[in-house]
Amino acid sequence: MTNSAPRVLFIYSPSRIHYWSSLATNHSPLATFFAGCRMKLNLAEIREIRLPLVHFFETSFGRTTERRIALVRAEADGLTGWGEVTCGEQPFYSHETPETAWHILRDFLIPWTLGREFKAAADVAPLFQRIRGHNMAKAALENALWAIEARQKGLPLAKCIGGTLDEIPCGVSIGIQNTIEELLEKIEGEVAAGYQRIKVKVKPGWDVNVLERIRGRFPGIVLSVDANCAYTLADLAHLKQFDRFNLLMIEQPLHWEDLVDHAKLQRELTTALCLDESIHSADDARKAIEIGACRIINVKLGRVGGFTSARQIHDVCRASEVPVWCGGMLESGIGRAHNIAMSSLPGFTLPGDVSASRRYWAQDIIDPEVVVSPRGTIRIPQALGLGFAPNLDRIERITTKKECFEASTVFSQLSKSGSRE
Ligand code: OSB
Ligand code: MG
Repeated sequence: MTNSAPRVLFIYSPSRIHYWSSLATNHSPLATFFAGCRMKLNLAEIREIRLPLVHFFETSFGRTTERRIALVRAEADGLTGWGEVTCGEQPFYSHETPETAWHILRDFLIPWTLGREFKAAADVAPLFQRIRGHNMAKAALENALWAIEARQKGLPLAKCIGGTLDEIPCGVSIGIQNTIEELLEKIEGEVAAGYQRIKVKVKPGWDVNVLERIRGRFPGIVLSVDANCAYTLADLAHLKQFDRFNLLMIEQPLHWEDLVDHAKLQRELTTALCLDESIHSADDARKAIEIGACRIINVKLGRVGGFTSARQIHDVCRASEVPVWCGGMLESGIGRAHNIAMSSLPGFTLPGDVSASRRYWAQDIIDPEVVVSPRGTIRIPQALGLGFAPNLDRIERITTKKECFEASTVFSQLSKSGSRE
């Protein structure tokens, strides 16, 4: 089935251009699955762009200075949608990299959807579930289809996914710096810019000592920490000291696959735990809430596999009155636009890591760039679809490779006449 979709394929890289086409008949159950539906994907393109960060970003697993980002462009019924693969360059935050996402998109997700018709973007989610993991690859394509669906329905993306807020509260995530003084300066700048919550990255050796200094200088700010799995239960006595700092939450202190130890830790702490890496689905969220592994959940569109899964997690959390907020992955404007739409769902009551383009990029790849008000909010765009226009010239200029898949003309003629079945 993986190579069942007829396609014309271009690979572009600055030094080489390849072109070939293939055509195969398709008798898979997927064709039946999509029969009689409404959205037809006739083109999908994967590309990689390079974007230098204006300032390095360091977590407990390393420092990033430049992003390599895979973007997906999809076309259906004359409408275009964009999606972003939000993984890091190395498999440190999750197992995914731009290369694994490219493979999963090219060899599975695109062949499974190209040239086929379906009712709505959400219909690809159960299809993609057959692949275990690779949620960021799945999200890139599914979210591109959501942008198309929003356009088809004449709605802003936020409305299309069920968003109700007009404006969202914003926080910032500040990485580990070279010195505590530099961190304090950064916090000062972000507080002055109006951000409603400051999150700092922590790891053993850069935690209690840093929090003492932050609270000494900024006693009243809304403050949280993110450990990106840097601790174990053996650090319990040390982690208990975090309770002194009146933190909004401690994000993902323990292992990326763990729920049980987080539940043990939560029972020992007064500060709320928030899970990020451990939550990939609504089922994970249900289990985490059931055993008391956290009191707050961070939702990242890529980590959970796209808008369909994100909405399910949102609903589970809302039913249990567990607040959620939108996490960030140093996204370009495309992923940022999706994050803004997701943050308009009513359960997103805490400030997210969704901040202004200029904190990351000298020039973003969308127009207008994402701006944050002096009150630390972003207005939900009212424009149809994504709500921001991808800057095609700029994207093309920073593209390092590109592959394009088209449902062939022959294929669509066969499809129209019904002889494909
Ligand atoms: O854990 O939230 C995280 C960035 C890369 C990988 C993981 C995380 C982060 C952030 C950045 O905290 C949030 C942002 O995009 O500003
Ligand atoms: Mg996190």
